[in-house]
Amino acid sequence: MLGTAASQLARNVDSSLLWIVAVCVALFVFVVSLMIVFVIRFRRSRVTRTRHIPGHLALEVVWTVVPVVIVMGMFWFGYRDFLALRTPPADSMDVSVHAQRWYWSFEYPDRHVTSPELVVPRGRPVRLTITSAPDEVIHSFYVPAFRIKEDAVPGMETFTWLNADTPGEYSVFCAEFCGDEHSRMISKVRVVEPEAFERWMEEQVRGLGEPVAAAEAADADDEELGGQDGRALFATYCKACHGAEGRGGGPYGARNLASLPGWKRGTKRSDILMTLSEGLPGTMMRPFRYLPVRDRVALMRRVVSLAPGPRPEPEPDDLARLAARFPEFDPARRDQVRLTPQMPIEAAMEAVVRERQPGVGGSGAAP
Ligand code: HEC
Ligand SMILES: [Cu+2]
Repeated sequence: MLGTAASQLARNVDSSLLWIVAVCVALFVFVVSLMIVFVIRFRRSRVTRTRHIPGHLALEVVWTVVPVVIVMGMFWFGYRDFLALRTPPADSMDVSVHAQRWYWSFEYPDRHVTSPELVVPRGRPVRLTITSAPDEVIHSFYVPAFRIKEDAVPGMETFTWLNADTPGEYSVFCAEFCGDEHSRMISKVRVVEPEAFERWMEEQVRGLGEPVAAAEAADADDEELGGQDGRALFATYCKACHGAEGRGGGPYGARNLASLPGWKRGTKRSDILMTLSEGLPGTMMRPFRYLPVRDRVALMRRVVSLAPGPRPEPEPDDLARLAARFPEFDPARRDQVRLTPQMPIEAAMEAVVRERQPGVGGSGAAP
């Protein structure tokens, strides 16, 4: 009746709600019946004068005590579930939920894995820390199947938690109107058996360690350069503004990435990594720094594949600037970053260097 409930807490919330509805229905029936009885019994053709009643102690006690008990009952169920909702068990698994216009991403901090959908093992409590960049707008993380909804407030950390007990796929919505693509800010919670979760996690971790394929690097302008990952990531994170094929035309005047003249930061591979890591200040191009280095490299490749053609080479300075600003690109400092690189850093740096335009030599002047 209330839609799938995939956790005990969700079922508790439902029973509180049903209980409150039941009380309301009972009261409604009681009041309306009395009303009908009184209308008939005390109609004017039968009764013209009523008795003077100065008070009735017993009756007054009853209609004070009974409603108090009922209302306190409602309060008790609500309070019990509210407390539970605000108290993630100490042994919860941590996942960070990032809200951005207009998608969700889920980071497993102790594994340095980021995923566009939330995968959780059945029967294990998961604490969700919800964040949104300081210059974002307010979003709201809403998963009906778990009866949880929590705002993602720019510059603030909020939280909620869930303990899924029914395997399946459940929708995640944004419940705060947040602009053009709000209605498409949808993701999934996938509840799987613990062994399947471990397998999924291992796959993610293995994927993160994969070096960038040398073959790809050699053929830097190949249409396939973006690869499966690059394409999928682009569709998830960039399509809303830049269009599926990067031709622009979306909201906020996002650039046609297939045309090289006039870029604000620049079209070198290192420029694109910089743009992906810190955004373009003053525009709606957001930072994607919480994405693993590997994903940022895959996205950079996808961008490069959109506009085949000569590109200036990254210079050693550019790479040093990138590494100075984002330690995850610096082999020597990578242990200091909370956002530990998910791809061996040497491989990431090497990829940038190796991906120089074959045949375009020399200094690589800025476009
Ligand atoms: C919320 C909308 C939005 C999203 C999502 C978005 N962009 Fe942008 N992007 C912009 C805007 C706006 C600009 C700046 C205007 C312009 O194109 O010069 C921009 C500019 C860029 C530039 C050009 C930088 C330069 O030097 O001028 C690149 C490259 C880029 N985006 C790549 C991406 C990639 C890759 C993604 C996905 C990971 C992405 N964008 C997601 C809106 C967006
Ligand atoms: Cu939103």
